[in-house]
Amino acid sequence: MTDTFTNVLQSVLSVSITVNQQESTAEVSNFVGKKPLEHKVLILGLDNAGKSTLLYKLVTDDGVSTVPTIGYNFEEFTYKSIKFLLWDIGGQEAMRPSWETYFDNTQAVIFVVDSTDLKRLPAVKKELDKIIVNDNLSEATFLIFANKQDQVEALDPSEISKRLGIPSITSHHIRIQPCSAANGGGLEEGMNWIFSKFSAVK
Ligand SMILES: Nc1nc2c(ncn2[C@@H]2O[C@H](COP(=O)(O)OP(=O)(O)OP(=O)(O)O)[C@@H](O)[C@H]2O)c(=O)[nH]1
Ligand SMILES: [Mg+2]
Repeated sequence: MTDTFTNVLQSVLSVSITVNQQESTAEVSNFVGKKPLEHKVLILGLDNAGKSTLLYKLVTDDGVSTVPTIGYNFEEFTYKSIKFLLWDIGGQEAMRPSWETYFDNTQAVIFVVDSTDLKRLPAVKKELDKIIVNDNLSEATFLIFANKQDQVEALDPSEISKRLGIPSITSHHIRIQPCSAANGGGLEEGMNWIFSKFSAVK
């Protein structure tokens, strides 16, 4: 992430709330029936994909050491005139059935993939295929972050895209973005793309 972008993010950071607790329904009630000024964004993906690392890199630009998320982490920040409500949900297998309790009123899904974990790409595809057909996400924009690109063994994003079947997904706005949550590379491009989609529906 460039310094400028980080500075902008930090200068407009309005409220930051961190929650890491047991399962809860992630209801955000103030979208119903009116033009959203806040955008609910879910950060999903398998355990160890780098979701929490990405969340805190984005919001604070700090490299944090994470522990596996039990439940969720929540952060909000305002970028330009748009407030992002970011829900980072634990990705361990036992928690995945609970993901859909968070889907209501979601405008975007940031789906994080560990680009070095080739063995689990079929499991990644299975989860992506499941959530993308969920009625509560029918209007959501999907940003796939091919994370951990700082690692030499990381798979090329175009190959990840192919293995996840992304080119054949026509039902949603969807884009794959290579990134490293560890050093921030690619995060700006990804967030700007989501921002452009939100701006387009204003
Ligand atoms: N090299 C490298 N390591 C990363 C990157 N992103 C995350 N990691 C590491 O991957 C591990 C898992 O990161 P988390 O952010 O906790 O993963 P998570 O997706 O939140 O996992 P759950 O909470 O269990 O669902 C940690 O050791 C991170 O330091 C990255 O871009 N590059
Ligand atoms: Mg986590």
